[in-house]
Amino acid sequence: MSLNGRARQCQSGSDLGAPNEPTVVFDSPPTAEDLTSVPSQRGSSFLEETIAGLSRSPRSLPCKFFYDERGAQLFQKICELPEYYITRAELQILRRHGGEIAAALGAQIELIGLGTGAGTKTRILLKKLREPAVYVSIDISKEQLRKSTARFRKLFPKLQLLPVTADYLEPFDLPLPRRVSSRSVVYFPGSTIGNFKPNAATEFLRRLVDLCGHDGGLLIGVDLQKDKGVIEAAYNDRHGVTAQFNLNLLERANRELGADFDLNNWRHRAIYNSDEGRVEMYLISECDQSVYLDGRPFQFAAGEKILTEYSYKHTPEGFAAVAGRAGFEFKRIWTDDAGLFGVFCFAVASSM
Ligand code: AVI
Repeated sequence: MSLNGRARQCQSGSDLGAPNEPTVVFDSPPTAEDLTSVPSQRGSSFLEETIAGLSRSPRSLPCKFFYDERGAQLFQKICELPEYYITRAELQILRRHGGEIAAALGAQIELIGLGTGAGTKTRILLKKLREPAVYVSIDISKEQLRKSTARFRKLFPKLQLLPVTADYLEPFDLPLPRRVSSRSVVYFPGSTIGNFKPNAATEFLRRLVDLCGHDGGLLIGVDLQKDKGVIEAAYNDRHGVTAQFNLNLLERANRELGADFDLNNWRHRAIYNSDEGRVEMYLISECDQSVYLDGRPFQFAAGEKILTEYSYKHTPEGFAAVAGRAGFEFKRIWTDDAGLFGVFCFAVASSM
């Protein structure tokens, strides 16, 4: 059974003793085809999707391929950058308003964390929750799950922990919790929903309605619209970490697919398109050049761009509408002091 409900089966990560967990704050990044502007081609490979993306006009590559080992490390570094306000703002909200958030979610809930990675934010949330019954953590990284589960077992000895190794955008099985809970609440931090185009976001959220069921809830981190300068600084950081993260996509194609991208001939650029309310991240060709991939030549003109990511910034009303179309009823939003980021609380609409 899939994200649409429960199954008896569970591919759970094992709990193998206490690791040296990094202190950085890190949510697992997106991994699915629905992300960015690329049409869904479930199950197709890095090679096929790279060839397809470079063959279309305008050219694009799916952002899910950012996150190989090196890409995941670079994303971790991005989360610590002074310009990348997102992680700090979300943490501030959880620390400041955790009590209210816990009251809104209710006592003895089952929390279902999607892509919660090292679990830094989840830990803060769980500490605030009132007698949480079950925590189901779904993450693609078995290692991350193993570490966070070992840590949570010590921190929350009364909580039933059910780690599930899965890509939360693909069909996966949920374990049947032994313990009775008052309701199921999906927790989706990190503003990963911003990497979906709005219609794909609604589509994805519809699956979460099915997942948490009648009386279910959703707690979700969403980056908000704000001054263009603040946003562009966050995606064009002065230390060039985001540039390395973006360029790693081409390096990965060289490493894994035998492509011959010359990294000196490409540069990173992120712009904020305020009409669309989204960051658009590009790799730009510095000269006329050909690149070979799988024996095929790809010609790039100087200045030609490859789109690698959209990161949507929502208004509170706009995001409530996106979730509303999926069957979630808006309950509350908490923001950081500067109003940069929102943690939204929704309930499954009673008509669902
Ligand atoms: C994972 N996701 C929410 C990040 C974002 O901000 O859209 C990915 C990222 N891209 C560049 N910097 C961070």
